[in-house]
Amino acid sequence: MVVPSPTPLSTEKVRAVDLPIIDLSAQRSEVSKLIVKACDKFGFLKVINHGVPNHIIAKLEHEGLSFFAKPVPEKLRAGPANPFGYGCKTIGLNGDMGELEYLTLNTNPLSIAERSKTISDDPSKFSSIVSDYIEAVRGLGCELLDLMAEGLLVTDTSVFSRLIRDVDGDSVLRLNHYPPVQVDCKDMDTSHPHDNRNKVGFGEHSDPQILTLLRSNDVGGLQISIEDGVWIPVTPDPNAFCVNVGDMLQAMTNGRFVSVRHRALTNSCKSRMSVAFFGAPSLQTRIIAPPELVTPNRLSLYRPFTWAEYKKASYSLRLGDSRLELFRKC
Ligand code: GA4
Repeated sequence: MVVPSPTPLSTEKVRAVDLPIIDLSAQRSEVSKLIVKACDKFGFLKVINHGVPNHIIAKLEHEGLSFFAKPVPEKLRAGPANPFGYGCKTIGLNGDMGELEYLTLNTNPLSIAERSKTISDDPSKFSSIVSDYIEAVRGLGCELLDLMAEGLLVTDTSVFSRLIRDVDGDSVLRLNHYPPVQVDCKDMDTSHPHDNRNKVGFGEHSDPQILTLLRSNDVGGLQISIEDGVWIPVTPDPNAFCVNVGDMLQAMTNGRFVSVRHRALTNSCKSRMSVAFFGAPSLQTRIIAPPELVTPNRLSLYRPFTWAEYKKASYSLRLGDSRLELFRKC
């Protein structure tokens, strides 16, 4: 078993940079350029005026909080997470651990309906709330992917979005709950008391899918790593969705957009809940960059592969491993 490190995070550099905040109600051609710029520079951005209705978000958050507030034996009825269902502290299948509990759901409607029976006392209400959220957020994801294709001057502007719109798509919804974790004073570097109060809740990794859309309550914790060893905290903003490029979009943009590594820290006194939608293609989808993104100056970086192959590789590795490297052309 892998024991999470006591995380004396004091030697790591933390730099404050604000991610670009993109207003989706602005002029389309401007928005698409800004999105591409943000993906080029950070692989992460925030979107506001995103069109996902507040009541849909609020209902899902309420369901999430009610679930996590249940007694442990009841929550365990929805587990173990293999990979779907309730999980506590264990991440993936190869011994990674974190300071969190979570629910992962396959976004297929039949699977949601089945899983809801072990999650809620009112399964049909729970599954309709989850389905409404998935539909709205998937719509936002498709819109963002179309804007990216437009900004990248790719002729087939739905080349990315149709992958996550597919009825056989393999998208995942994940609710993460990070209870407050007090860090022992003996673990703290008292010369920098504010730098290292927080333990790692979900360790450093990149997201395997195409695009991730994340919302959290107003408790911070997300950090991204643009440069090795430098962590940038993302300011929490309940009005925004935080969007990041996944490994599949890195491959489909032939390495132009980077699937940036990120992690979540716990807070020492407040609990954090985040909801992430990971937009993924169907298992048999072949991941190939559109012709406009493969040029004599930017030769094809990755060999063609299917999402099923990539997913299998992801689950056979550890959370922090770089999986896309395995699919690079020599
Ligand atoms: C990271 C992104 C999503 O949370 C997730 C995670 C998945 C899991 O927790 O089951 C993985 C992880 C994530 C990446 C590598 C593999 C798979 C744990 C792990 C060690 C649901 C996903 O799709 O990939």
